[in-house]
Amino acid sequence: MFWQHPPETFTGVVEFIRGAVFLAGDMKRARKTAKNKIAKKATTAASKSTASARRALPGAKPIELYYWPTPNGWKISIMLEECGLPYVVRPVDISKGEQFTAEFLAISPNNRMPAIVDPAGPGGRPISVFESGAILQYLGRKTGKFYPREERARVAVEEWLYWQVGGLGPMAGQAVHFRRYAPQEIFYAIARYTDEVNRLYGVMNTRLARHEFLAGRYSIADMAAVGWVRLAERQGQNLGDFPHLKRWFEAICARPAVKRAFAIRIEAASAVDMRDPKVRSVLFGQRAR
Ligand SMILES: N[C@@H](CCC(=O)N[C@@H](CS)C(=O)NCC(=O)O)C(=O)O
Repeated sequence: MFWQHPPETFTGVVEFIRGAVFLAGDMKRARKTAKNKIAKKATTAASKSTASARRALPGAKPIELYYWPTPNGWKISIMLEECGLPYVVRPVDISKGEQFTAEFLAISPNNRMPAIVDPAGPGGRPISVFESGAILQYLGRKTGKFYPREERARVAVEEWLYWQVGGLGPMAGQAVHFRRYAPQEIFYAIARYTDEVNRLYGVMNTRLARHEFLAGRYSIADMAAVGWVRLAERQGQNLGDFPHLKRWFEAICARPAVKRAFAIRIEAASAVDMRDPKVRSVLFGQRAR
């Protein structure tokens, strides 16, 4: 496995994204250059920093994971760990605005992480993928793991995956925002999102009363949801009120791959102070650029 636990090999595989300055008129060329650079970087990283990767998977170039330790980032580190795919972590410090660099926008035009670059994409050529759900599906198709081919099983996985990316994630995100980060305490907003997340936890709890995992067997749908449930308290939820969800959560957290994914440490992320006006001006009040 490329990513080792305990994570002392971590510094050997992390490369920070360096922001690049591009003129607006050069954007198309910049995107192309950035894509080539990204593919080249992956190759370089593979040959330079990965004695352990070569030991684990001879000849494999690592997937680049553009990452910050949040529930959306964890989805992909969990999947990469579960599949045993070689990967390097490229931290995207969203508190400093690295999600807006031209290099990153070339692979993730929504200025959100996670994103990946797979040097060995379709046809053996590099491919970049943004949006956590699309990345999970891509990796599931690539490896044949945790994303069944059989149509009924696949539909179930997609139902719960889309339920997470379109429902649980955005609602839980808003609940956390209004409960912890909003400059004023807006009771209506707090109640609206906390209640909605509570309803969604109830939906999972009911489902998990009769199914071991969200789509029956452990799948990318569970990987998508678990990181959000990990932050239940911040969303105003008590897992003790949802015994089946709690059982599911504990079972997933006990998986060695999930433990390794959660153990990835990004020092800069631990130091972020959400009350810092500079951080707030980067993360909040974003408008079209
Ligand atoms: N729909 C996206 C959401 C990703 C997302 O919201 N990422 C957040 C961190 S959890 C981010 O990059 N935020 C940067 C910002 O707000 O500027 C996905 O599922 O990948």
